[in-house]
Amino acid sequence: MKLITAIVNDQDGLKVLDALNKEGFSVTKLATTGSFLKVGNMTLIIGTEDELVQKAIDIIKEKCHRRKQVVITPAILETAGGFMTKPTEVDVGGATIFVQDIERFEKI
Ligand code: 2BA
Repeated sequence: MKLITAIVNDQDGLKVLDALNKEGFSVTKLATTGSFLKVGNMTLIIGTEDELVQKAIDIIKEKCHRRKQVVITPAILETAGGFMTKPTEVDVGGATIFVQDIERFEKI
């Protein structure tokens, strides 16, 4: 048994959920927030058999697309000597996936 934790972009999240459910995976969705962009993302927790882990990851991969986004970040500009903002391009979308072994799984 494995536990997959997948952090996905809000824009892709519902498509991923539907596709996972359609293939029979049980999924719990948590509304989460990334520390860097400080915007909402979606964390999916999926308990599944070892042999189904790759299938779940393939579904997530198929539904999540990486794209560029310009964000305004605070920056200390030495010449100005104070706080200013700076446009920065970051990659968003895709998915960040952790897979962990589960020692015991029970449904009561
Ligand atoms: P955020 O922390 O809001 O990060 C959003 C995106 O901003 C990141 O995409 C990355 O492209 C960029 N980014 C993050 N930290 C940065 C930094 N210190 N300097 C420059 N750019 C930075 P992803 O890497 O795809 O991450 C998407 C979301 O997944 C993250 O949202 C965070 O909520 C989560 N995440 C990513 N890696 C994680 C990790 N190792 N542990 C826990 N959560 C993670």
